[in-house]
Amino acid sequence: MINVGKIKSTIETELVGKEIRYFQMLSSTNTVAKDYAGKRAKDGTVVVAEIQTQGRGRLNRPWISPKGGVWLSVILRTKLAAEEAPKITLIASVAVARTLHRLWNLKSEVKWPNDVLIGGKKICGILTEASIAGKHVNAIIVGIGINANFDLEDLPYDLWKSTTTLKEVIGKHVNREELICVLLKEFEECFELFKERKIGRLLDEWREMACFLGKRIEVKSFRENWAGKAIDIDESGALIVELDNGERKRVLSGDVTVREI
Ligand code: BT5
Repeated sequence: MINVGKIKSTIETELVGKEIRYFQMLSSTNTVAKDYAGKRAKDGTVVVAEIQTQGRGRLNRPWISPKGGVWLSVILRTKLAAEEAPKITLIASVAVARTLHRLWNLKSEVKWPNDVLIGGKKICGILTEASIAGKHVNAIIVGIGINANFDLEDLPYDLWKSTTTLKEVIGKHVNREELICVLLKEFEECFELFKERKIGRLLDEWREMACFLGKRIEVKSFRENWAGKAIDIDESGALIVELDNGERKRVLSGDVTVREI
């Protein structure tokens, strides 16, 4: 079990995680966080769960969330437009990578738009959503899922090849309270840089970890598919792909598959 008292007594943040809502089981921390956001939850409130029964990825894809993982969502009340959400996802991936490095000296890779990988395998997924009230963004919800203390056997077989967990990488259980404290601190620091319009530094850090940049990729988007070379990400978090005819495409959402290792 995650010991919330231990997190509260050791966390070093100003705002993020000062208020924690803990559940042994819920549908999705993002769904519950949205609900709290509609009920005036404080800025920086974090929803944490031991198990999610309907954990979500993008396009409502299932995020399998067994016991032992770190499944949490941060409620951000800073005034942001919904278009800023992709940038927040990039910031959160940098925060996750910094955390894994600081705690266990692990070297992460990132895959656009929302994956953190270790040794080419997904260890973390991020889902940033806007909570809308009427015509306005009421809050931004940043959902972070880290495969921590469980075995691959706890996930469906079709994920085993592409996925890893901290337990597998490090060879033992990790201290999840420590992981959450450091993650929220790193996230708060990265988000501060974003608010100070110093996102350039974070994007550079992200680019250094982006193993797919410069490689041949396929992008499956909502309506279309493209093949080409992954060139860069721009200031808004969009992926720039150079198609075979030389045209440069700015992709706002989609899934990337690397075709050249
Ligand atoms: C993501 O979506 O990677 C975002 C996942 C966000 C999860 C967090 S947990 C806390 C918060 N509450 C939520 O309900 N969600 C957030 P996407 O890029 O669409 O990837 C989804 C795909 O990842 C699935 O279709 C599976 O193929 C794969 N997948 C599912 N569970 C996984 C797991 N535990 N580890 C690795 N891959 C997984």
